[in-house]
Amino acid sequence: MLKKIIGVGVTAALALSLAACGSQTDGQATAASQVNKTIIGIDPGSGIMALTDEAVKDYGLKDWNVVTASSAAMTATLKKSYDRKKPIIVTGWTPHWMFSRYKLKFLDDPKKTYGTAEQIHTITRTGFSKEQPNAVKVLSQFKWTQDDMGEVMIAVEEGEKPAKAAADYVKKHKDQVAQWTKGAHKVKGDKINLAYVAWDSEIASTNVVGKVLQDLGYDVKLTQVEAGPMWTAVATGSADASLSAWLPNTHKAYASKYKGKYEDVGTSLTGVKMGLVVPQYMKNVNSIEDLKK
Ligand code: PBE
Repeated sequence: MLKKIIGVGVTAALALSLAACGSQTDGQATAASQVNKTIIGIDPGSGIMALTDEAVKDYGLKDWNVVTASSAAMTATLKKSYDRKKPIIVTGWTPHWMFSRYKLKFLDDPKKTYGTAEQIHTITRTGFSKEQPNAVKVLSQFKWTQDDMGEVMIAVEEGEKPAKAAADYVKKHKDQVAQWTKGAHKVKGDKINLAYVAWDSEIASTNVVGKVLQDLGYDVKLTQVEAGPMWTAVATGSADASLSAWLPNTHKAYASKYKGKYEDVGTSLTGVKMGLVVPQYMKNVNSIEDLKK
């Protein structure tokens, strides 16, 4: 490409390069310069941040800056840019309400840094299945779809309190709740402590399962922590269970660190996805590889 341009003389080369820039619908610049080589991330302990650091290496994104924030700060920044049609790159995942609220796209990940098949798993401390098989029955039978989770997530995003959104869901989906609780009996105030991280997806699942267990008579405590402490809590036994384990890729570092110190009792959601996400109006970028331009 460069050689060809040299061959056609300065004026023509200029015209050519201007034409090339002009063909990028949203401005003259590359995606890299439009976003100032910045990716808006979330909480530092999340798997997606570790994977984004790997992506920066795998794709040779030298000088790029991955901003540490929180799930809520990331969506606030996304909203600000989206409302003004400004370029932005965020770390994103499905299920998430942002895909129904905004027109977004995942950047292709040809090197598969963000993994392929991923699921949300339910983990418990070791020994919990023996002590409380009734609770673990419910935890392992809890399975839903991205649309189901979306119902709760969107209600929360629209301002509903998570506990209320979860209670509404449980009321509306009696058949599903009957499947989750099949073979489980009522208890009288048995204690269960569920650790979760303040990711929109996990706020939804943890509140729903918490409500189902409460209706069975459990004394349920929901403990919000960061990702690292969530895994530590389950591994050391200070929490009984968590619905926030993304495996096999997202939380691979935690899973291997605590191997043998937790039990994987089931998969609640399959086909989840993670990666770098941009608004669809950013026409000049479709793959993480395009960020090198
Ligand atoms: N997430 C949502 C988490 C798992 C759930 C993708 C932000 C993470 O990256 O660890």
